[in-house]
Amino acid sequence: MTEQHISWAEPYKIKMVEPLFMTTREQRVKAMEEAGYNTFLLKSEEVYIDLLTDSGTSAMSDRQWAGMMLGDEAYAGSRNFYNLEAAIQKYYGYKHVIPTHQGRGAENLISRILIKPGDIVPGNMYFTTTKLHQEMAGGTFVDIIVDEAHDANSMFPFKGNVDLKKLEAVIKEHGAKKIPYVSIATTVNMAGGQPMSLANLKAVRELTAKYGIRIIHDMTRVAENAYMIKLLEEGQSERSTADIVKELCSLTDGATMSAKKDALVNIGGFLALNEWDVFEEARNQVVIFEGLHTYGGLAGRDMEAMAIGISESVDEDHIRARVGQVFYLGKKLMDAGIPMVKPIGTHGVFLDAKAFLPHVPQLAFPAQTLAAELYLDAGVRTMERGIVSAGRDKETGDHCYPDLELVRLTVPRRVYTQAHMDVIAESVERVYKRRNEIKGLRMTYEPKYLRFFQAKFEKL
Ligand code: P70
Repeated sequence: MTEQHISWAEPYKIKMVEPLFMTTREQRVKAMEEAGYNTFLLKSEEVYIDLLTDSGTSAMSDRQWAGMMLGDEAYAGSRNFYNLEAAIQKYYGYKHVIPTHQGRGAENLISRILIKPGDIVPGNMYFTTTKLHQEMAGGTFVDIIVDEAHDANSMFPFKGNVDLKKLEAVIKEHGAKKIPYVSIATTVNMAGGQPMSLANLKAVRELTAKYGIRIIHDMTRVAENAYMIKLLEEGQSERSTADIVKELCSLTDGATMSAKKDALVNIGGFLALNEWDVFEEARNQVVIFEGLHTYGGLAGRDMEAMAIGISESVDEDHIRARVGQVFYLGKKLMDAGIPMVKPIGTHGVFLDAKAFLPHVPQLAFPAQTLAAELYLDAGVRTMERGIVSAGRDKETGDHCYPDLELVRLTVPRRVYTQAHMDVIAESVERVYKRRNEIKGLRMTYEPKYLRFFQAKFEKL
C-alpha cells in the first residue's frame, strides 16, 4: 500500500441492476427546499448517488439471497437463529447471542441492564445512538479517545485508539464501581472511520482487568478495523483479517452489532455476551422491546442472510475491494486539494466543512450547508456529522460544539462502480471551486432526540 492506494478491482460480477434516478438542477432545488435542507428528509427517488450511509445499503450476494429462501419463519427456535448463533461463535467467538432488529436495539438492552443512574461510561468517542441509550439509562458518557482523533489533519494511523492516561484518570476520579463498562468501537465512525490498533485494545484490556471493569465492544465495523491492522500494524501483515477480527473480539466481554454495515445485510443486529448473568437478563428484557430471544425483531430469512454475510465480511478479497474503493475516492479528493479528514477512513470520506467553508461560522451549520450544496450540484446525497449531530449539552441545554464539523460521503458495500466514484469526486471539486459564494443555514425546527434526523433549516 502506498499513500492509501491498494489494488481493489471488484471480486464479483453484476447479476442484477437497479436503475438510478437522474434529476435536473431545478428539481433538486425544489426537493432540497421541501426537505428543509436536511438530506435525511429527501426522498430516495430524488437522489442520484446515495452516500447518506453504508448502513443497510449494501448489495447482498447470490448466496445471501439463496439463504433468504431458506427462512424458517417459526415463532420460536427458527433454524436460522441457530445458524446465526453458530456464525457469531465461529467468527467472533462470543458465547451467547441475542438477535435485535438493528444495532440500537442491542444498545438499548445493554445500557438498561448494566448502567445505573449516576454511572460513568468512558468510550473512544461518542456515537449518537450509543450515547443516547447510555444517557437514557442514567449514565454519562466520557470521551477517552486520543487527541489526534479530534484533529482532521493528524496523520496518526490509529486515531481510534484509547488514550490510556485519560481512561485511568476517569477510573481514579470516579472509582471502578461507577463504571459498568468501557465502550469501545472498532473503527470510530465519528472520528472519520478511523481504526484502533490491536496493541491499544490489548492495553485497554490490561488496564480494565486491573480494575475489574468490562469492555463492551461496538463491533459494527470490526472487519474494516481488522483489515487496517493487517495493513498498518507492525507484525500483523501475515495474519488473515478473520483471525484479527476474532482476536479483537476476544479482548472484550460482549458486543453490540449493527449488522447493516460490515455484515452486509439490509436489516439486523445482535447483542453478544460472554457472561451468563448478563445474557440471562438480556434474554428476559429482549421480549419487551424486540421479540422472543430467538428472533429479536427479525424474520428467519433476515437471520440467515446475516449468518452468511458475517462469513463474507471477513473474506480477504471482499474487504480489500471494499476499503480499496473508499481509498480510491478519498485519494482523488485529496489530490484535488479538498479539505478532508486524514488518513482516509474505511467506510467513507469525511470532508472537513470548517476548512471547506471557513467563512461560515459553526452556528450557521457549515457541514449541514455543505451536504445541501453537494446534493444541489449533482444529486449526490451525503450526511452532516457536526454540530447538528452533536446535539445539545444534557446539563446546559446549549449546543455541543464538536471540533470536527464533517460531511460524510459514505460508500455502500458492493453497490457503486469506479465511474460513480469519479462522478462524485468531480461534483465535490465543482462545489469547492465556488465555495466562496456559499452561505450558511438557520435551524427552523429542532426535534428533541437525535435532532439531525428530522431538523429543518432555511438559507441565511
Ligand atoms: C451510520 C449508521 C449506526 C451505528 C454505528 C455505530 C458505530 C451503532 C450504530 C447504530 C446509521 C446512523 C445512526 C445514527 C445516526 C446516523 C446514522 N450507524 N454504532 O450511518 O446501529 O443504525 O443499526 O441502530 O455506526 O453510521 P443501527
